[in-house]
Amino acid sequence: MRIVVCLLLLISARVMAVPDFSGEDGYRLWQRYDVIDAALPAATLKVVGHTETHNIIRDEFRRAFANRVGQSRGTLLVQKITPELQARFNLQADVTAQLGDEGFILKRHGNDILITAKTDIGLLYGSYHLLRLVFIQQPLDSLSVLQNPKIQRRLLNHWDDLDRHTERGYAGESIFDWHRLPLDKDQRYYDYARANASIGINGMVPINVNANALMLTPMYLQKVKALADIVRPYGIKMYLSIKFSSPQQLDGLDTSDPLDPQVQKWWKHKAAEIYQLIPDFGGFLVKANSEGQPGPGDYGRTHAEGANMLASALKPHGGVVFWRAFVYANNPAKERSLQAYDEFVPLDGKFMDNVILQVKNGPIDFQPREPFSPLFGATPETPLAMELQITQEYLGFSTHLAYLGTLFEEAMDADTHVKGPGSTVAKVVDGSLYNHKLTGIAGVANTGMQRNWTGHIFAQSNWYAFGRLAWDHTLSAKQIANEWIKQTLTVQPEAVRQVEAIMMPSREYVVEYMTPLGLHHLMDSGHHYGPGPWVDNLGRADWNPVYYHRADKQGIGLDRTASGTDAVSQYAPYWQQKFANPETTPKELLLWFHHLPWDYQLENGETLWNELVSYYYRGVDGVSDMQQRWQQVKPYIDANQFRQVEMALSIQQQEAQWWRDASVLYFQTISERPIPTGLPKPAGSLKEFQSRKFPYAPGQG
Ligand code: BDP
Repeated sequence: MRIVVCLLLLISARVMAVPDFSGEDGYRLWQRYDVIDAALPAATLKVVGHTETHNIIRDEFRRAFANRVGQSRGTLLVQKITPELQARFNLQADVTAQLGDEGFILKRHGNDILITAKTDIGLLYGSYHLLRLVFIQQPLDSLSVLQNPKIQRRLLNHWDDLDRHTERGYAGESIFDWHRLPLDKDQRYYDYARANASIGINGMVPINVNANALMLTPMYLQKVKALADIVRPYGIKMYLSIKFSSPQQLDGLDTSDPLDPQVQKWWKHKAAEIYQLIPDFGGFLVKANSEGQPGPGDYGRTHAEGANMLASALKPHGGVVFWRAFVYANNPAKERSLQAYDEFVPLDGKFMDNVILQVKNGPIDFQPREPFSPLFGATPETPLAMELQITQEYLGFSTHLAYLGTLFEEAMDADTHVKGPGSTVAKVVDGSLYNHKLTGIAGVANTGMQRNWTGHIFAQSNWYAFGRLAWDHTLSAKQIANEWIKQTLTVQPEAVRQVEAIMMPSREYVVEYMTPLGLHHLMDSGHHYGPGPWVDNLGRADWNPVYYHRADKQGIGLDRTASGTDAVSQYAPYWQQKFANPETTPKELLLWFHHLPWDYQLENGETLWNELVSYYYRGVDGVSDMQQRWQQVKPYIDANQFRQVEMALSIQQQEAQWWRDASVLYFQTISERPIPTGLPKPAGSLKEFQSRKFPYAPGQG
């Protein structure tokens, strides 16, 4: 009997191909140093100093090169700047004078290479940059680099809850295990810090903007301190999201009114308590009077009064307040895209100098495409930080390949024209447009407990791109993609080219199969998974997709010109003129600003309806193209990475079709026009699409 079973097992093993999941599981992110056969670019490594950061640098080079001894005869020297070093490496005083606190210099002299900086953290950043250059195979013969970050505070905002659920998280549970902290110092925290430091991220908010007052209790602050201690040597500062009503919730005060002396005192004590534990604490992040969160408005006070009360508590310790401008509850009668601007522009000049307003890149809410928020450039007296969403709440969760480097680049490079041409959003954010010293940028993180951290190998590139652009917004999305591919997937030139051809248009494909031509906010309710352009029954008008597409017998789109909601008036005159007229509105934003007839003729001679439908189809074709290209690079990619992406692409293909078919069928019931000839008929019925329910979709709010 036993022999028979064994035989059967043997036979079936031959027949069924057992999937092989060994290989690169994605945990090492872009720090897969053994992908490339590189050696230390010098015979010896000398790191001068013995702080924890110096040890991290030593460890990083050891990991990178293991026993691969460098060929050239010189020394790789990592040392803080001294007059002797300056002389030995021919560094001119005017060059070293440009070094900021986080900046670094890389300099070759003969066989030697120097990594120098004013601070330990500068040395760490310089070391990571040198490693990057080695692993993306840049020649180092005439190495001479000086870099400083362009934006001062470069933060990840985690929307993670204390129970490890992550709001809008699609990569498993939160990486922060509050229950086991402070004693359980999980390896992941160190690896998280390493990954962030390698791309220049220097701040973290570990918990959700929909905050929990418990975080400020002594017990939780001990846990926060443990994390802060872990990430400090990597140059990362801790910040916390706070609940505005904490004084009432935690200590039973009658009010949380920012002008009440007891409340002010409470926050002052709380700040002192935090700094006692975490002397370099960064500050608070606040979502107030937005989507049900408490705030100064509950007491008839302004956002400035609320922010300043917290800012005065932090000021003696050097902390700052990131006050979010994502508010749209103040006046439901007003079209939603107008509200943040109307609320905050009148407050310009009223904030303390340690307050920075955190503004989402677009005026609505992280849609696949939005114009830039008109707040950028509209508050000369108030520094603005930009908030980008790395997690793909509106771009297919973690099963769609959407490289967001291009989205981030578009958001940064948008020219507001507020002070004439060249007044880019990037210049508002880096402080150069209005001479602000306090500058910041935040990315809503996409990390989770999945082995590959982000749920999709390519979603790692969005974390990477955020960090790199936050450090230097003049880098191009293409250059960043190229760096990421070489460090994460392959250096084989043809494969790199193919993967670039996958990544660069990938976000546009998502726009096309979800929300083409400036349409937006068409997702299903609550979980935001899948299409729901028909949804019209939610509590507030501006939560419903029909509010945004306004499709009717005549046409489609939201008229935001003077004849409509007049949102165009919030932009500089240059854009007011352009956006006022459909012919001068960029095609990709057409229906954001205009309600146009179904038969409106576009520049290419097509009717709006035909063009809209063809965009939906184009997006799906784009996914097929990505699938084909991915198959072509198979020989050059690790089998496990390959399989993960291959499977995700097949989900994306299915879901892209679902978006396309459901949307086209729905809009067709209103336009009453045929799907242009030559395009395949949608698979499935509108009724069936409308009946789909997903009570367990991940990441719900
Ligand atoms: C929306 C998310 C919600 C967040 C909110 C915010 O759906 O979960 O709480 O943004 O940014 O896009 O506060």
